[in-house]
Amino acid sequence: MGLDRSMQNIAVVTGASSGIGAATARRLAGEGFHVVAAARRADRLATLVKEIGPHATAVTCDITSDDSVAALAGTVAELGAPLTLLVNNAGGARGLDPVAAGSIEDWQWMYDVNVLGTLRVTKALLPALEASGAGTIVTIGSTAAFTPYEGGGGYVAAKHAQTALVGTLRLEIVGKPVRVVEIDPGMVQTDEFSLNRFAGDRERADAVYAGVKEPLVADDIADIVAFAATRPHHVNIDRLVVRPIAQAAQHKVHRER
Ligand code: 8X3
Repeated sequence: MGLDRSMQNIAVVTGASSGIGAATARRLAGEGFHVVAAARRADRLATLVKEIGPHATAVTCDITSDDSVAALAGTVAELGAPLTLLVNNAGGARGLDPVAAGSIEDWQWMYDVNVLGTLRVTKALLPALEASGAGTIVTIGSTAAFTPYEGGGGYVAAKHAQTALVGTLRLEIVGKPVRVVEIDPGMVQTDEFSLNRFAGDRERADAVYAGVKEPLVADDIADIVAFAATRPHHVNIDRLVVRPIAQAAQHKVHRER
């Protein structure tokens, strides 16, 4: 399956079927990477990869499955080019219940996807990133990684845990040629983040962004991923927090009526 364009570096993007992941896959292909777009939804990936063209490979992958992630690593190896970038983007929120009414099932899902999914993919691809001699891991966190908010419980806990994973990894692999970057977005209006959080309730999802003049969009985050990934390799952007200008803090959002 080797890549024809020899030595075109590979970037793996998880959660690539929509939102920030899809935008990042498009952008990184434009930056010269061969993008391995990984996600569960094969139909969406196929559309994305067709749009990107020859500089992308679709891999149907469930990051909550060991076998699925092992298959992802196998596909990357078969491509036969250096893996220099992993974007841990897959994740998400479910529910906005107070802790006192927290759904164990929702919390479990958020931990599995945001934390253990990041762990699983990172473990599987770290050897190849290291072998490239110039690897980068960019993890998409959240402002929820450092700020609790009412109703955020399960997501806040998962994102705090994910940021702990990232910070720990950076310490553990110092001296190896892999930098570890975390990008923490605030309010980003995508097709699915809030819709998923509210189980398809469009009214509740739209209310999140109501009156906010210009929430961030997926391309804004893709732009920052590309920036972080294309700095000279000795430059490690440890952690970058990005919000729309209308959001001064988690609770401080300017809404025009
Ligand atoms: C998304 C930001 O405010 O919904 O990661 O937690 S927030």
